[in-house]
Amino acid sequence: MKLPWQERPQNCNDVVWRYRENPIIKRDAIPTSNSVFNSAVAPFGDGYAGVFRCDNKAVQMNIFAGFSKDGIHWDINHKPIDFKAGDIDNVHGDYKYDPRVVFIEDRYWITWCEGHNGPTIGVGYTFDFVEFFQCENAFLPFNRNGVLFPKKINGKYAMMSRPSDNGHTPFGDIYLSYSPDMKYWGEHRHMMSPTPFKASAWQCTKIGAGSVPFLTNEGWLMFYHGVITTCSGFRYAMGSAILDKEHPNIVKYRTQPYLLTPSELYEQVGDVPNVIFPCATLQDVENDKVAIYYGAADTVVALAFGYISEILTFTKENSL
Ligand code: BMA
Repeated sequence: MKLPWQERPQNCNDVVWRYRENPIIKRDAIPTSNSVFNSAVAPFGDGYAGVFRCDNKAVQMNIFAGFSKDGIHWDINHKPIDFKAGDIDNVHGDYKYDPRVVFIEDRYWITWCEGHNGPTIGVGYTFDFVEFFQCENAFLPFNRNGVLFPKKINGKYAMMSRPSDNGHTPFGDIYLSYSPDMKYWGEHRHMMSPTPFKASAWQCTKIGAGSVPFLTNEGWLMFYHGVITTCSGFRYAMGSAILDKEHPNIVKYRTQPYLLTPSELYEQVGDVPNVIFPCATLQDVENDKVAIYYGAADTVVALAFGYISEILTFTKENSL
């Protein structure tokens, strides 16, 4: 298994840089798709598997499994995931979008935004990316951006989420919740708020957890999105946060400047202009490399890279 990777371009001083051939997944990647974006990937077998948000040409939102040998070229199933009832009763929602994927103990868990009289956090699992099982929703509506930690913390599953409203939420903090069984969630703890305009305006309207956190020698490293309200609407950029290893609701450091903001055409132009929405990473901690997957302009999937140690240093030295 080889991590997708390109070295930093010579004329670039940024801590995170883009894949030159972006976007890696185009809007018409499958015959029925209007757009493919905000999608998640994970190591699987001798390559990678993923769960992709594909809105169809009726603009119905659903999630699809896909496979790749190199993490860059993806074969996405033409049919959406057909969830069976899990070991707990399942609930069928009106739509599914913005999936995250994480391997915990014996299976891959998937979380996404599930339509249940408004958006909330859907939960499911698979062992093989062929058969999928859906469980109870984690929270009441309205909520978005449910992101699990890759291992239990103090004996419990841990999930970040962002309570919201039924529309294009103009607010939002990240919370952390715990569960003994992936069904009942509690011990809700506040984690991170949007920033005061003066301190860091790119993340002053709302924020949401992005990629599944991974452990470093400084704590959990996570990429998140932050939003500013401009005169032409929301603009979504990406930052990083370092969370305490034992109590990840404690945010040790968090970037004041963004790491990526919409500045390439495929990020600035699309169904929703000016959106960078990170949903996953692949990392090779030993070799200090991370590949970050993000949705661009609610239309395509793009990839960026960085050295983990540089991102940690940058996050610490440029923290709020
Ligand atoms: C959020 C979600 C995301 C989307 C973003 C920008 O509320 O709907 O799926 O990428 O808005 O449109």
